[in-house]
Amino acid sequence: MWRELLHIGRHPDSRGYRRYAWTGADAECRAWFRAQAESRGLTYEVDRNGNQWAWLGDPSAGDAVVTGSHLDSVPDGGAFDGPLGVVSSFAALDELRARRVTPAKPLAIVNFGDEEGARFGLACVGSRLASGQLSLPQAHLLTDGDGVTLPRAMEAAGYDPDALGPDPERLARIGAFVELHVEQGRALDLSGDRVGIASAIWPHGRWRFDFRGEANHAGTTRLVDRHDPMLSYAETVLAARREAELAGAVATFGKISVEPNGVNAIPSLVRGWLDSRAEDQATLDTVVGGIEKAAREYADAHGIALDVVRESFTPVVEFDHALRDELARILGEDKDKDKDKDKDTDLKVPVLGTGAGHDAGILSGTVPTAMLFVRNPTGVSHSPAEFAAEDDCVAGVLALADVLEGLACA
Ligand code: HGY
Ligand code: MN
Ligand code: MN
Repeated sequence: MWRELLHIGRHPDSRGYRRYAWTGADAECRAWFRAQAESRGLTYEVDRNGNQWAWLGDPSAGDAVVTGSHLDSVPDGGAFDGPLGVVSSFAALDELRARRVTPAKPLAIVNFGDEEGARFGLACVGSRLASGQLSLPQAHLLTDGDGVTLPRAMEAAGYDPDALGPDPERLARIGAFVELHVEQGRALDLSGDRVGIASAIWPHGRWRFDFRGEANHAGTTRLVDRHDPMLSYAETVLAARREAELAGAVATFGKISVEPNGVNAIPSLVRGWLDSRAEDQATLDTVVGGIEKAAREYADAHGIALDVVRESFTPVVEFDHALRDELARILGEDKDKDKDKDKDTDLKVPVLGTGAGHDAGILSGTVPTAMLFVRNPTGVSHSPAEFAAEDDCVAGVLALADVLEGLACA
C-alpha cells in the first residue's frame, strides 16, 4: 500500500506531499482508497460530503465500528500524517481476516475529505460538515488562494456541492470511531512505547491578521513618512512568541501574503495567519488576546489599520472516557501476556494529549471516539522529515486490529 501511495502528490524538489482537497493528487489518493476497498470486496460509498467509506457488513445495521483517517496533506507534508491511519485500517482488516475472526458488528474504513484545510483554510471540512459543525452556506463561501470556491473545486472534481450538509443518519449508525495517527510529538519516544492512546486535544484556532498601510517607493520614501505594515506584522510575530512562552502555549504565524509583493515597494497589505493552541480555553484566550492587543499597539504606532478575523476554532476535546478505558483494557490485556515474559517492562499503554486537530476530535461531540498514536522518533510532523519506523507501524496495525476485534466481535 505504501509503495502505491509513495509518488502521489510528492513534490520533486521538497520531497514533501502536496495533496490538497479536490486536486488531481487528491483524486489519485481517492482512487487508491476505492481500489483498496474493492479489492477486498468491501462495499464502497461516498457520502454527501465527499467522505469515502468502505464497509464490511451491512452499513445500515447500526452500532458500527469505524476506523480511518485522511489522505490529504499540508503544504509539503510528510508521508504519515493521515495516510498511516488509512493504510493501517486496511492492514488491520486484513489482520482480522487472517485471524479468521468474524465481526458481529459492521466495520467500516473512512477517508475524511479535506482534513488539513491546506487549500480552503478550514481544517476537517468533511467531518465538520457531516456533524453539522459547518453549514452549506458557510462551506460555499470557502475560497482558495486562487479565488476558486469550494463548490467550484468540488464540481470540477466530479462531486455535487449542493448536497453538502449534516449527515445525522450516517453518524447515528456508528457505535465507535477509532482513528490511528502518527504521533506529532515525542511523548512515546520519551516513554519508550510504540503505541499510545489519546486523552484530549487542545483547543485551537486560526486567526487572520490584516495589516493595511500605504504602498510607496522603497527607494524614495523617507522612513519617517512610511506607513509600512510589515513592521507591525514583524513585531506581532515576536509578540506571539512572547505570549505563548509566558502561558506555556503555542502560537505560530506560518502563512503570510503581501501586497503588492514587490521587492522595491513598501507593502500596502500584510496578511498573516496565526495558529494558536493551549491546554485549556482560558489560556488560549489570554494568549490570543495578548497577541491582538500588542498588534493593535504596534499598528497604531505606525499608522496602520488592523483587522483581526477568527477563521476557525475547535474547542477542547476530551475523548470518550468509557471508550478510552475500553481501548486501554484491550491493549493492556495483550500486554499482560508479555508480562509473564518480562516482568520488568512498564506495561501501561500511555495515555497522552495532543495539540494537533483530528477528525476524531470533530466527531467526538456526536459519536464516541478514540485515537491511537504510533511513535514518531523525532516528533517532526507537517514536514517531509516526518517518520515512523516500520516495526512501530506494524505494532500500530496489530493494536488497531486488537481494538477492532475487541469492539466489533464482542
Ligand atoms: O493542524 C492540525 O492540527 C491538523 O493536523 N489538521
Ligand atoms: Mn496534520
Ligand atoms: Mn492528520
